[in-house]
Amino acid sequence: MKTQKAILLLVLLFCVSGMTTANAQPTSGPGIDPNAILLMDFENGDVSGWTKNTINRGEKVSVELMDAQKGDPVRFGRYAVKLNWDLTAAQTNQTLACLYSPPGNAFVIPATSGLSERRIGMWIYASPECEGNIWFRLQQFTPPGSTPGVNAGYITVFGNEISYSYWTGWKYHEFIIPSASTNKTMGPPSTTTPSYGMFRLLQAGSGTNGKQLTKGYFIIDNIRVTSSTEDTTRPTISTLTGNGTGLTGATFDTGQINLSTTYSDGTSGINAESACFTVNGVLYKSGSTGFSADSTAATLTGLKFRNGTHTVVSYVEDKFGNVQTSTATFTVNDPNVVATTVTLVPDAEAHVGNVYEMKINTNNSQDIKELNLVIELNQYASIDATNGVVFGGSVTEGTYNYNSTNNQLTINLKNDNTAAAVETLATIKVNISKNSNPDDVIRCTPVSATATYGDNISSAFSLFTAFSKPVLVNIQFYNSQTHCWSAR
Ligand SMILES: [Ca+2]
Ligand SMILES: [Ca+2]
Repeated sequence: MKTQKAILLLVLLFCVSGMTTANAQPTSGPGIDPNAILLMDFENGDVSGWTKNTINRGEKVSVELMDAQKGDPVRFGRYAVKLNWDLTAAQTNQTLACLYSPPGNAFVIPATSGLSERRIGMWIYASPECEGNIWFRLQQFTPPGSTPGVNAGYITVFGNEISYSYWTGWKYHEFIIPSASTNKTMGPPSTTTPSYGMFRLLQAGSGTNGKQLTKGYFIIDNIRVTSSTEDTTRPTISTLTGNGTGLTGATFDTGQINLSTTYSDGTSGINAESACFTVNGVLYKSGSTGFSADSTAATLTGLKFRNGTHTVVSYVEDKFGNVQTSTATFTVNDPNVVATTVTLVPDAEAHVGNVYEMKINTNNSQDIKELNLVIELNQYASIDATNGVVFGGSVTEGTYNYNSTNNQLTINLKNDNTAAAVETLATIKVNISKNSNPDDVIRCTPVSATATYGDNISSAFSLFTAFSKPVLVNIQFYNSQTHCWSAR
């Protein structure tokens, strides 16, 4: 169950980062405050000027740059900031504090008059350990860049603080600026002290009432100040179906399943470009074969699923960037399906000084996308570096390597499963040493074998059982009656 959750989280992360690295958050449109000011998006790729501090009760803090190009979770553009908190060595039954601030000149929230309410909004990704353990508060300083305890006025106790309850994945959260302070010029402090910082992550009554002395992080992107209501509501995914049937828990007697999902958003509207599916962890989005989407629905056709259990995630964003997902697990049990097999078929006999062939055959090359094989031979065998493995006509990418130290042959191939069916995906050409004796044997042992099938499921399988072949010597005999030479 834990593994499934972790896989799902990875799938979602992949989907989110895959969809958003090229995107920016919209700055206008329905449900988007036209007067919003973007304070920080981290796109300068530099968090070296951030300061951090603690109340010195054993807390540990650090600040990191997140980079989408390295696979890190980032909501918009390439970069975001990560605030790490670590309470594992902290005191119990205390108020613990982890504090962080951007440089004092990072931004200015200008004073305004006549606005009854202003908010600071930001995209927050909370690690699972934040839930139940961290109280997320904000502070702003006036004038911006002033020094706490010296010349700074500070504004604290923002409305809508996050107190111990969290969500999974990215969410846009708004902190309401206290009404008495909406007309003040605000910004970060010059530095973070044990008492003051823009971000204040607290744990009150540490280690009591279920609160854990653990460690986790928040990732923050696109910090904005707004003065009217934004679209903070996630879209709704109404249906997720296969061949018109609700997908969750369904059992299909065919592997040919067309996926469909419908969705809507009442405020800013659906961003049709964001819609995507993941099928057993593989992303299908705009541009993928068989995928199409508009502002109300997305479909994915042409997939063939093998018998077994499969997981599909439908993902969509509204035009503000709020994310919704729907996950379904279903079963395919087609009684007519013949299981796809991959086997190693060796020549019947091995002869000294000859090439001994072993074929990698399949009963259904149209269900094979990838093979990764490792086979161990022994000292009487060798594999030529250039022509030692010959690949079948439907193989689009085939590589191999023979390690003469451990006598292991590694074969990796990618097969076009839409091409005409073939029986042989690869032929291994083993050279038998000319120095072999009649008592020698060629030994062949399976090490590992995994296949990726037409539905993108990868699994290990048994390619063959270990075998030995005696090395035969070719001796020519002269038949004096027929005047012919023959081999025995
Ligand atoms: Ca960013
Ligand atoms: Ca919405």
